[in-house]
Amino acid sequence: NKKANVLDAPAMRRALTRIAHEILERNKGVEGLMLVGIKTRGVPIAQRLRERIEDIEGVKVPIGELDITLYRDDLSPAEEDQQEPTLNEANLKEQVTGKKVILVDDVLYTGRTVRAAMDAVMDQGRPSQMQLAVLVDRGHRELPIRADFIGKNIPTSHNEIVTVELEEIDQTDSVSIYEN
Ligand code: 3GP
Ligand code: 5GP
Ligand code: MG
Repeated sequence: NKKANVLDAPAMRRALTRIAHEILERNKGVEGLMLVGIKTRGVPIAQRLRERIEDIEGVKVPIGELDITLYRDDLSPAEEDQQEPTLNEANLKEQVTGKKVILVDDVLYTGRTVRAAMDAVMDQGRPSQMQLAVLVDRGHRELPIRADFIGKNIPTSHNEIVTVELEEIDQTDSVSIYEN
C-alpha cells in the first residue's frame, strides 16, 4: 500500500535536466562520454539524459545497455540472499576502451547490480573512467559503491519499496514509496 508520492512528472523532468548539467559540468563537456543504461528502467532514463545533453551541447553521445538479472545457482538454496545479479545480455555497440562510461539505473539499493554492471563493462574493454547516475538512491548499500549523480535521495526501510514508473514503459512518470 502506498505511503507517499516522491516525484511527479515535472519533478522527474527537472531532476534529469539537473543531472544532465551535472554530467557535463563534471566532465567538462561531452568529449569521450558514453551512457550505459541498466535494464529495464535505466535504459529510458539513459535515453532521456542523452536527449537533455543533446539539447544543451548539440551532440549525441553514444549509448548502450546492459541486462543484469538476479542469478541463482540451482544447487544453492533459493534464498534471495543467495542470489547475485549477473550479466544476462550486453548491447554495447560502441567500443568502451578510453571512454568515460556513465552507468545509469533507476534505483540504487545494495549496489550489487552496479557491481555486476561494472564487471560487464570491464569485460568489454578498458574505460578511462566509470561514473554512476541514478534516479533514486534508497540507501542500504552492501558494497563500497556510491552514485556520482542522484535524482533524489529517499531514505527507506528494508520493507519499503520504491516504485519507479516511466512514460516509455508505464505510460506515466512518477516515483512513490510503498510499504510491503
Ligand atoms: P527495472 O528492471 O525496471 O529496474 O528488479 C527487477 C524490477 O523489480 C526492477 O525493475 C525494479 O523496478 C523492481 N523492483 C521493485 N522493488 C524492488 C526491490 O526491492 N529490489 C529489486 N531488485 N527490484 C525491485
Ligand atoms: P541493488 O542491486 O543496488 O540492490 O538494486 C538495484 C536494482 O534493483 C535496480 O536496477 C533497481 O531496479 C532494483 N531495485 C532495488 N530496490 C528497488 C526499489 O525499491 N524499487 C525499485 N523500483 N527498484 C529497486
Ligand atoms: Mg533497475
